[in-house]
Amino acid sequence: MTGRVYKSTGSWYTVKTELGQTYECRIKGKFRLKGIKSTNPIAVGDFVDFELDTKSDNETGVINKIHDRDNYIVRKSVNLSKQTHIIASNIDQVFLLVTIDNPPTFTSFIDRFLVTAEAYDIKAVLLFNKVDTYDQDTLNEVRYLAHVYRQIGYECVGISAKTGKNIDKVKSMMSGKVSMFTGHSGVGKSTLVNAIEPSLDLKTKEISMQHMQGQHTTTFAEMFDLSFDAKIIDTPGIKGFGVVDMEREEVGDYFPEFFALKQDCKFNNCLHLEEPKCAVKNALENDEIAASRYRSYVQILEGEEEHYRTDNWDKE
Ligand SMILES: Nc1nc2c(ncn2[C@@H]2O[C@H](COP(=O)(O)OP(=O)(O)OP(=O)(O)O)[C@@H](O)[C@H]2O)c(=O)[nH]1
Ligand SMILES: [Mg+2]
Ligand SMILES: [Zn+2]
Repeated sequence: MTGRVYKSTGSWYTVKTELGQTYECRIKGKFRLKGIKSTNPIAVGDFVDFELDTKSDNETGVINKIHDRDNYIVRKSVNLSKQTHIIASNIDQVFLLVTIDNPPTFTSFIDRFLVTAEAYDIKAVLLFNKVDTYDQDTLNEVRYLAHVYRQIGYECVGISAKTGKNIDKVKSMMSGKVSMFTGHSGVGKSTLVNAIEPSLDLKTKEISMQHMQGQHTTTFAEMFDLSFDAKIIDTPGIKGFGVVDMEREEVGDYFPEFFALKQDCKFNNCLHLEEPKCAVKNALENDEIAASRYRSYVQILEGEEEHYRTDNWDKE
């Protein structure tokens, strides 16, 4: 039988067939995929072949094959092993939920996420959530960031999962597609899923006033079929997108506004650092490129890790 992985909790995988039956499955053998050293061999979104376990109850199965992935998105674990973890596969688009405060989302995090999405060729959308809580200054910050990212070509929507603002817009963007929600713990991923499909009634949590950060309410990725021909993958809060397996020369290509200028740099292998006659640095000086974007770029090149918050994925 063939099915799709909807949930994985360590050694068991919930697999749903085209007819809509679900089976709890284990894996048999090793699934080492070319070029990926991941901590999880099978991820939510994967298509797999499995056999029913006739010896037991015919209710559980054994996965014996994984189909080639169209794409996948990974994160790097924060522990020393720096192993990669596949968050989800075969997705059409990723929505990054951003909150300005409560908890804060920094541009360095947004930019690492966007680089990851570009590298894996997955459409990325920024959702600025909790606009119902923002004062004028914070709203101006949202407007500024939305302007910066729209200019580069990313869709940006200000939303409130609580009041329902612009939720219809998000729904129409999701129609007919497999979407993934990601972002720090506490930004409102599960609340947004609930706003879109109230019957799911996912667990959400108050964010700790003491630490001003999320509590890791969602503990594993899970895919849901929605009532309007769409699938959504809710994921645990993420601390950082380590930029995986990328050459220094490649990083600039995943900043679309840098890539567009590259041909005007004097050197065709320009890293946009200290080289003379660099079109990117020129644009930066003329305020045509956001300083925060350039800062993020340099940080990635220097291999600086973001280090704040714990990451629920690493508790697995
Ligand atoms: N005021 C307001 N609160 C919101 C909004 N969206 C989410 N929240 C609140 O933010 C808190 C965290 O929401 P969750 O949906 O649990 O966050 P999450 O991103 O799923 O967090 P993890 O599962 O830990 O990754 C909850 O108390 C929500 O009620 C919003 O648009 N406005
Ligand atoms: Mg959640
Ligand atoms: Zn350059």
